[in-house]
Amino acid sequence: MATSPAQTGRVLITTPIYYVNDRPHLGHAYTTVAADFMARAHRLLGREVFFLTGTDEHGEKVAETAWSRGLTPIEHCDDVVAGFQDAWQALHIDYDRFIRTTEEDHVNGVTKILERLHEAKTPDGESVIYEGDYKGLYCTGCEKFLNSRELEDGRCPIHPNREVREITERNYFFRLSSYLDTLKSMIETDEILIRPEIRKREVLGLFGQGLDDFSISREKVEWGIPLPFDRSQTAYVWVDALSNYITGIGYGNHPDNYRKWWNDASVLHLLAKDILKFHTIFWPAMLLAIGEKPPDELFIHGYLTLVGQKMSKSLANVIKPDAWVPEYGVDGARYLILTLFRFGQDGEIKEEMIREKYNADLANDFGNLVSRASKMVLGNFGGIIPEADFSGPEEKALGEIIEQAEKTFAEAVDRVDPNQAIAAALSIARETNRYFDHAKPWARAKEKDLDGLGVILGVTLEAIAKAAIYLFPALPTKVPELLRSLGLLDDEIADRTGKGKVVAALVGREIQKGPALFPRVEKQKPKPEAPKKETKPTDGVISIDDVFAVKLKIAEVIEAEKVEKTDKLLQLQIKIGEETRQIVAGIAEYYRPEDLVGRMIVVVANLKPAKIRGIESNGMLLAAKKGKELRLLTPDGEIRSGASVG
Ligand code: ME8
Repeated sequence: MATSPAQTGRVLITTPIYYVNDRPHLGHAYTTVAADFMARAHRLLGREVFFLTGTDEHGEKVAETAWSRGLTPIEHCDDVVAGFQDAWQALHIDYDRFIRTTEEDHVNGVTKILERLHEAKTPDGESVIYEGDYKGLYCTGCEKFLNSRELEDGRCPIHPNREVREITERNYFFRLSSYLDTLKSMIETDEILIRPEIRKREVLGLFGQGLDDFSISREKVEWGIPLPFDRSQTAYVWVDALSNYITGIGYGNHPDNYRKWWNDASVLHLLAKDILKFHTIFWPAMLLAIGEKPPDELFIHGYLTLVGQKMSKSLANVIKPDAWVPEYGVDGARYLILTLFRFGQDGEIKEEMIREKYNADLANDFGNLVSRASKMVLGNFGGIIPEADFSGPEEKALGEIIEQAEKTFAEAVDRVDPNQAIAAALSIARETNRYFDHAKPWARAKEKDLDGLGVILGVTLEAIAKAAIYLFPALPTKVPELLRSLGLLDDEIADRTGKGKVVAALVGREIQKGPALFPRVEKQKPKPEAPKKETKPTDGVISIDDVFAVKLKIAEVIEAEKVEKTDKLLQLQIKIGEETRQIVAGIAEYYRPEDLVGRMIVVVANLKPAKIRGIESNGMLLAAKKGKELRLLTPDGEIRSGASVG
């Protein structure tokens, strides 16, 4: 059996590192918020936690996207990474490290892993890495390997007149075959624990279908980490990316830290089923080959879908990661992400369901109870919280329910079940509601039975504080706000668990009046007089207003020169009508500066100026690009510069 966080008291929690050729969306937020919940929940249970997330920045696709934006790869990465970091900040993600695969310590770590792999022998004494031929379908137009899904009628869709040839590239291979038996048995016996069970079965099924040795390097990809034993090749992006889980905690750079968080902790990887094979087979095999322990546990969750399809940029059906924050608040958005679906199963996002869930759970069950009890303390006790006396039969019963809920919470966290953990925390609020209604504090108030009323309110508020503590991993901004409103001081609630010293009684604290914790969200009435404007396309379709927002103009290139110290960038002076402007474009590989002077091109004229390599760029030219081919868009015939396009 794998070691659990309960045994080690220490846990490393990871998310996949996300590709930078995609802007962050709610799918990425799903794993990241769940990981953040798990990290906070383990801290609450008294465990030491390291929470690692980040971005996967190497590979051909990233470099291509960058050049097509007129940026260098690292400039493009910096830009997209900032988007991920902003999104995580907006959702109050409290990671311990955000790792980027372009960071120096990661590159060092991967280099060491590659060296270890190169020296390593399999249990049968063969070398783990061997040279071999990578066979694939290659388009000479694009100068890259295409997979069968990218072909149309067996031809490259961009270069249908060229033959797609099967060619062979010299690569280094990882001898996966030598580790398959060991891995299979480790998964069967839960030494590598794969949850949920259905995914474990799926992985075990892969062993039956034949798993080939995999290539760990590429000959033609420049934007990557060079192999230390053959610098003409770069590490295959997956070898580079998976390694983050150990370089991110110090492998190759800080051995003590690494041992602490890998060997002396329980390691939990969270991911969706799209990348199951890499994580459950390739990654543990690589670790075994370099003499390191495989991860203890992998939890593989489902997909968020929109209209039945996995949310992803390529399908253009994305919701922004923090899209729900303006309406439901940070905590509301996190709560919805965490509770709408069972972690592990796919879930279809529906607008109506979101509002109902928020109103039912947070506004009614929790927020309302807090407000009712607080108001009565303010009205009858001058805001001073009475003692919580749990000795009466009803109170005792409630106390036992709370204890049970605390156990249920811990068990759910240990089986990576955020929904059930949150349900357990919320059940404290629900049961307290029941107790409160049953005890009828308003009748006691009317009878002026302040002793009886004091017991009900003291017990209710103490129970609310308990619910709040266990809701903290889901609601990290509202819970401190609530505890503060119950008269607790910042230093009593400020630690990362949210637990602080709250368990010290609330008696005698003074309630602070404040706004509703979770105000109800009402259905927005459609405004018939408002002009129809599709501002948030979720299906890749834009409105005519969006089209007109982009001002395309014909421009004439009047000067062109290469940008120093780059191979890809040209600095152009262009004339749009009477106006002269400077733009920087990533086209140096395709056009010589002297061939551009005098040419008419199409530019986006109302783009916000940007600095590229320190040079101001005031617009963007339009070009068609696929693979290694790029052509500028030019007017078909004579037309004056400054003419509008559209
Ligand atoms: O695969 N529903 O990066 P990636 C749920 N760089 N989760 C989703 C989702 C959806 N619709 N869309 C994305 C990569 N995710 C590699 C990983 S790790 C060493 C390298 C989440 O940007 C989910 O966690 O494509 C999924 O596994 C991950 O994003 C894929 O992120």
